[in-house]
Amino acid sequence: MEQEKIILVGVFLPNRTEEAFWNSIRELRSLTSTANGEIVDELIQKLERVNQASFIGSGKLLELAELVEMHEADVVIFNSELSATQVRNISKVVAARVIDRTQLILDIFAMRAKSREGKLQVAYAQYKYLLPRLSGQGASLSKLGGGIGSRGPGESKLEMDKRHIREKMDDIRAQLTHVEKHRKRIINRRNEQAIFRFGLIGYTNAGKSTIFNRLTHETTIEEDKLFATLDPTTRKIRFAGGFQALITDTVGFIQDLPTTLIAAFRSTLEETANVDVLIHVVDASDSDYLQHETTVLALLTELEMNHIPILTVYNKIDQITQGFIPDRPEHLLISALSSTAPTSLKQRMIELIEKNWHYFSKEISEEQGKELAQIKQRAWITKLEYLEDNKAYLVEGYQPRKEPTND
Ligand SMILES: Nc1nc2c(ncn2[C@@H]2O[C@H](COP(=O)(O)OP(=O)(O)OP(=O)(O)O)[C@@H](O)[C@H]2O)c(=O)[nH]1
Ligand SMILES: [Mg+2]
Repeated sequence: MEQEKIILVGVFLPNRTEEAFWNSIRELRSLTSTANGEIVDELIQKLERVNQASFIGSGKLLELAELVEMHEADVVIFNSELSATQVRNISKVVAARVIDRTQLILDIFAMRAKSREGKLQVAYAQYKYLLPRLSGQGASLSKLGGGIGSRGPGESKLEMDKRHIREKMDDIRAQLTHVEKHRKRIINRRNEQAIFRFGLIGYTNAGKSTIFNRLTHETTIEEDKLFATLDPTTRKIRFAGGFQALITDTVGFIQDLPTTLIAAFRSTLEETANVDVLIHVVDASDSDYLQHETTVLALLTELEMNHIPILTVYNKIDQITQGFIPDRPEHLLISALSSTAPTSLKQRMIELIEKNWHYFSKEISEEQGKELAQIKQRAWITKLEYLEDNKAYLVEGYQPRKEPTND
């Protein structure tokens, strides 16, 4: 697809530090290129407060209109969420599609969603975003041609009236309930298995999928793009001696995540809601890593997952800059691309298993071969000794605190 020409607009407000502002612009740039847009210009305005009518000041708006004309830009992307009125007023003056950061993120999610559930969630979030903005947007909507900010439900559907959109949303909700039920059954079955579970979480582009692939020898998409992973994937991870645990790769987090998408995250992250330990991957080479960490931890609280023990993995230490200092007590420094990463991470994972599971020591007579085989797979064995006199094995290790139940 041909790249669309984009102009970015950012408003620097007093409630932000200069550094935070520029980091958010940097992030908007990468979101834009992830959506396959070509940035041709940027317009930054420093304001005491946003202009209710047009977000930026009226003089700046004219400047923007000129820039759009000069570059023949297709889309203008604002670094904040715009109201319906603002979009309408800006669109009157500017001869390009006007979208905001939320729409851009929704758009990327729409591009990335692979599973039926992911697609449904994104479509739902897009409709939800659209609904209050629908009135009076007809003119600009009819200009949509499937480019950035308009992928997903599609033009004709976007033009349905509000009642139709509400019906559509109800329909998606019903389908989602059905899909979610199915997934809950799978999750419940997993919970019954009494298998140790790790969940990878972290800011987008931190390296979660890279780590996941190195640990499981599987390939999920790992690329230098935001939100490369959208659908959660769970796989087995094998340790020495036959012991197995599960690990789940998830969608990345981002600051100022549209509220409409947090709901979608909630069910996506349900895969990780029952894990024993969260592995929080942080891109230590990003100058903004502290803000990324804070964003992830805040979202975890919002998703009611902050009670789960966390191991922070500072990744990309091959590209670290001087300003980096690890600030979480329980952490590990790695470069996921190095050949030693899986070993050191697995070592730490074992320590976490030992810390979170229950120590046991028991004798199993040599006739109970089947039980022994089962234990070897389900528990982390630290000692296995044949006791000649007792004709039995002495087994020591760690197992779940709870015995599996059937409810
Ligand atoms: N230099 C360096 N690059 C890395 C390292 N680990 C991952 N990367 C790169 O970082 C980029 C993002 O990696 P992913 O594994 O896709 O990141 P992710 O956290 O899964 O991202 P999302 O799925 O978008 O949330 C890729 O280009 C990786 O090759 C590392 O240790 N060092
Ligand atoms: Mg990923």
